[in-house]
Amino acid sequence: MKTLEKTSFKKAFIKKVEEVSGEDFSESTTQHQYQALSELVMEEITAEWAANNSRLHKMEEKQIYFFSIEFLIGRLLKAYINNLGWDGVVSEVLCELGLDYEAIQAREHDPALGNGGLGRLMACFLDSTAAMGFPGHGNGIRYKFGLFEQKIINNEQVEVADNWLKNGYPFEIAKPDKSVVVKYKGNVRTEMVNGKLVFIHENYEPVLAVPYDVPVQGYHNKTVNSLRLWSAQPVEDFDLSTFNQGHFLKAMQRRSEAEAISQILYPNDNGFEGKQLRLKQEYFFVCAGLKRIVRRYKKFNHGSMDGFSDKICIHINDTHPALCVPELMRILIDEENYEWDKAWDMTVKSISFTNHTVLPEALEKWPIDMVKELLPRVYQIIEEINRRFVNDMNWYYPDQEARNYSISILKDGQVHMAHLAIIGSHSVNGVAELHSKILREETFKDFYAVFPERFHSVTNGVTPRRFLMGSNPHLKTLLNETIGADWTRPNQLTSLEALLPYASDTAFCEKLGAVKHRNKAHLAEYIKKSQGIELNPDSIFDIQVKRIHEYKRQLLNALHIMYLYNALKADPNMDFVPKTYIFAGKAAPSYYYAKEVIRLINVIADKVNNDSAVSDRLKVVFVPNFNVSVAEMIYPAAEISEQISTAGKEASGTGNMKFMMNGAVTLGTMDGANVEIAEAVGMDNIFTFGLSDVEVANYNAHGGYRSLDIYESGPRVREVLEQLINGFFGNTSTFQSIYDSLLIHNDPYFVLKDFASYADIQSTSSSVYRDQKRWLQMSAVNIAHSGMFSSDRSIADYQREIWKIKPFIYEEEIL
Ligand code: BZD
Repeated sequence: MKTLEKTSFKKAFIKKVEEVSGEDFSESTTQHQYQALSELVMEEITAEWAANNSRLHKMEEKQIYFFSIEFLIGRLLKAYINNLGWDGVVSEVLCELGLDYEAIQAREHDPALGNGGLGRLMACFLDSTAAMGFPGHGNGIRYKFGLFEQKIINNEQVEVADNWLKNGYPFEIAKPDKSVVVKYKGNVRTEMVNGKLVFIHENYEPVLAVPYDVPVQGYHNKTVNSLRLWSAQPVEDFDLSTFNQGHFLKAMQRRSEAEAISQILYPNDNGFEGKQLRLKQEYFFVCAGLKRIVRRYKKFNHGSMDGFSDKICIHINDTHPALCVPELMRILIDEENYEWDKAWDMTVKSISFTNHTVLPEALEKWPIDMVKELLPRVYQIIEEINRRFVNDMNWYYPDQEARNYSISILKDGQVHMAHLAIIGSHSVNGVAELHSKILREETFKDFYAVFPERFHSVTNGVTPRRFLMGSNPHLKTLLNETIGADWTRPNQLTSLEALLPYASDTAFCEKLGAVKHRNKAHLAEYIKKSQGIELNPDSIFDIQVKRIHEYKRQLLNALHIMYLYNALKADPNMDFVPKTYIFAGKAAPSYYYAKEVIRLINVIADKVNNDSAVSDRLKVVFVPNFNVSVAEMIYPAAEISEQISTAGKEASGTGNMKFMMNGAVTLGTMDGANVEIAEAVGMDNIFTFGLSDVEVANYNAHGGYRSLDIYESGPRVREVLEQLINGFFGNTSTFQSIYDSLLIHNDPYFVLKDFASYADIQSTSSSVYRDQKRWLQMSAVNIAHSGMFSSDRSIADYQREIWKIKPFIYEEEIL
């Protein structure tokens, strides 16, 4: 990769702008400038990409393929520029030309091809894999419409379609010549051919899968991997035979049925909705992805699949791609003529599986009839996998019939996808220590008894290139000035520990405080511009941003704000450190309760912000349309990171890591990766509260706790609860369902049970904040210990423990 030379870049840029606009440079718009810059970047990357692809064809190294139904990649232009090492020159040239680099970047539509943590994790993993210079690729779906855009109208969430491809997307390359056919429905006929039973899938409905490749550029190195996203199209533009028979509408219907498969991303996180279209999506990218991988491997291996599992790792992100198991078996048996046992051995050796949730309602279970009808041959294979598995279990554990049935793939008329994934892969991992423990001891304990060696734990991570270096340039500069730039190198983030001695250095802490203040002012400016709300950058910025879900307990935060408001009203002279509570996050459109929580937060914000008696001390903001770009602005401005899920429910969390890296102090329960954050920073540098996962489990084992006890125990909480239904927010604004959940349905997420302890820790955090020196020291310690939460470290763990490939050794390429 060449370094960028300023004069020639300037010339090339002006020329490109004129080419894309067809006008003189002086007439160009930011849209033209964005297009031109994107094209220049793509030209640079694609040259290297071709070289990488030919290296890949030679299979010099083991290849990792991440199969995921979501890749929440965020904007790419700036990330590419930074990874190419072009950032300095590009900013300088644009500045000299009088252009606004931020405005140019903002022209890029942020691709929302994911819901939240699970999809974003994949994007971080792709970034880390390329940064560490080894081949790892994504395989997913090119949704025509990404996650809906969220507007807040009359305090409520309103969903607007996300037509992200409207103006084209400059960072993808369509490869129609690499399209493959995916077959649905029909029937399976058997025939004896040369003494062998063969299975023929006939009368199927074919759909064409067309790949679009997005380059994944490594950091300051020559690696360019691929994210392959599949788009569904009809096999023929028109179903001519149907059309010729005069069935115009039917021909059109086939077309739109095919296109429907990649039309929209399902907007649910952590909730399973058993729609046939979703199952079609799952098979779609699994089948298409495996076909291409197999084709490429055979080309390299003289037409044979032998040795496949030594060269290829198929990593499945949750159970959505679990059909990889029977599909790979189908290819090996039906198309490649392997015997069952050999095919099974190859399949299990190739596939590894990450689980992302312990919520029972999120575990995928498909009705057997639906799978059978949609994927008749795949279903036969699932049945055979299950038959052999249950036989084996009954042979090895004849006295454990009940357990053997409980872990089977097919039971209660359903296909249990997690069981299929565990049985068909050599590794199962949770995404934080606590989560992995819960998987071993509860969710999958019967599997753990049978396959203990398959269970692993890999704590999640986030890419410091996007979430620290890219989004917090002032902190990056301060860190570089203080400890040098070692920490910016791939898999070297633990070098941030060199910051520890500076945590007690007044001069450093003052600078750290200044960076935070500047970032807070920047966020305040955005909020003022977009929402008209004035924030005080000297107040504490206490932030909770994530999907809205009962278990994540945004409600606890909201009720506490009501409680503070009441207290300030009751005692206007109360000693109080000014606070700004910021929320953001989307609710699944069909999740009524979560949408009520959004409405509650917005109604509280209205009340509090418009009450001049408190609004100089307490402010509440709900930032609409939380996405990767908004996130990048919010994390650097945070002082308190709210991570307050009911203990035992959040698998890991990754927002907690992004906040920490940017110097926010976690205020949270001992849940998910918060536990590891607490271990890393020490209990003096985190605010923890609430029940432990064991306490929650104990209550649940005895039917929960009695939430009315809390209601009856004190007037302060009672007042808040009554305000939900007594017209406090205006006669039309009541929140009966929330009230009922807390008091009538016995508060299943322990919101009231943890309330007192939450209020205490909130108050403690405010007291600590008064001592700015101490606060900034905590902040510095958090940054210093954030190294282990780099996704580079996660990827290195996967390499060592699961994919068993050569460990990464950092070699300087162009730094
Ligand atoms: O995955 C999340 C977990 O809730 C987090 O605790 C964890 O940190 C991240 C990454 O491991 N899960 C999701 O984000 N899940 C989904 O978005 C999802 C999407 C579709 C269907 C089911 C779940």
